[in-house]
Amino acid sequence: MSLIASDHFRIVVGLGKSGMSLVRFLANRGVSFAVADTRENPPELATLRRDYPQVDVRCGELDVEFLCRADELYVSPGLALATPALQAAAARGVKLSGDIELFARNAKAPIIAISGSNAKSTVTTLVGEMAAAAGKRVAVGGNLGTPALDLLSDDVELYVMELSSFQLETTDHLGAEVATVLNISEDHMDRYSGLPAYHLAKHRIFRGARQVVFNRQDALTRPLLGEGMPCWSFGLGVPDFKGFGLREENGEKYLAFEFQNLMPVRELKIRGAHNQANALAALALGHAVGLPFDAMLAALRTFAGLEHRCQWVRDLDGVTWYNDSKATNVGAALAAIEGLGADIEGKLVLIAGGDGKGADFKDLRDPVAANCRAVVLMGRDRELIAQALGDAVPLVRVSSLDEAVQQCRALAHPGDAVLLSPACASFDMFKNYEERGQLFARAAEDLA
Ligand code: LK2
Repeated sequence: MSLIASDHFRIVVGLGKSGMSLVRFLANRGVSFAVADTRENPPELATLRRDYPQVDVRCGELDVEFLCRADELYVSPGLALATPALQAAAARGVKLSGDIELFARNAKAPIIAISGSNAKSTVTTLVGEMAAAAGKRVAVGGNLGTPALDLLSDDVELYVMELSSFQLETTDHLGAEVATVLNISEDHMDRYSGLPAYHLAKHRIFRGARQVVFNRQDALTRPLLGEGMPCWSFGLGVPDFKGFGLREENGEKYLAFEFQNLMPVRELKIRGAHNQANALAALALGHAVGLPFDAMLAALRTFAGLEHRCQWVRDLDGVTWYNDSKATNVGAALAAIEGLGADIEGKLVLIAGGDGKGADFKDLRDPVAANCRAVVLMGRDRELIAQALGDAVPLVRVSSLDEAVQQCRALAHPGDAVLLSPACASFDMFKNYEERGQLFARAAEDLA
């Protein structure tokens, strides 16, 4: 029996990267479907018209009557389920679903599922490298890199999936072998009524999971569990049974499991306490699916971090430039400010601002006061950040990233670091955080 009934009609709502993966998946299986997008010119429109010219595409404002022709809508993570046209269709009996639900129904190998407000790409990538080092045929993707449905293959032995809260909202039953929410801090307050609603969406990752991993230092990551659910933990403290943590022996700090030291922390290439927590989370997830420690530790020794994640760009006149464009919320920027701030001789010159997504920036104030020489503010919500920072440090307002880079050059002293860690999404000025990071790196590299 086919996993999708062929007499049904589906609509893919949102034609971005994951929308296009849905189109390929449905077309390959002979399912009849159409496509809708709120935008007049969605990113993958040309690809769709070229590869699937027969598919019916409706662009612009969503038409409820059209949506109601479908049994099921596969909704893009970029479109709120609260959108009135989607809610109207749902009220008339149309099921709202997404690419991850379809992926979960069709995946034949165990899934490691990773969510959280921050570090999910780092941990996902690390677990993927660990599995590859252990000789597993592993597929890595989801919210990062390759869309979930494009990973499906009978050859895959293990899926390592990064999942966002938006993807989880349209997923009823993931059935992961092991699932985790790495941490929870405020994000996407333009899409959720508050932290509880965001928390609820993230915790859908535990539906049908056979094992879980939680963060001992963040109570919001603990699932409500049934009796007997195998449960592993990570955190920077000394670990106990089924726990990963840090131990000290003869003045040397070690990554540790239960009562056993695994590897000195100084052998990690990625720096900062938050990255030690990331390494421990990856070990816990890998251990849960039976990856051997020697392979996992080998992967930890070589991993140098992700692009746009506190990435070294250049040294110029005693100042080091870092691209942390991936910091699209306050929690991520705090990790960078505190982590890098503790590591450098001088002070940070921070570039922040963009689309704040309804965030409260007050938590930035004290760490910025302690670690920054000045803050260069740009983007739509720069005044909200300025208000939250008050007179903690000198503030410089700019209207472009190039101008920000010029200002940073003038403000930084030898021994300082310039850090792009915006605490905001980039959509007000850029295509996405990748483009923002690339333009920053280029502007910094062009400084003579
Ligand atoms: O929120 S998102 O998952 N990611 C952004 C964030 O974390 O803030 C990344 C920000 C950046 O600067 O790159 C997200 C937001 C909007 C999206 C999306 C994911 C819009 C989208 C797809 C995915 O397409 C809109 C289509 C609507 C039909």
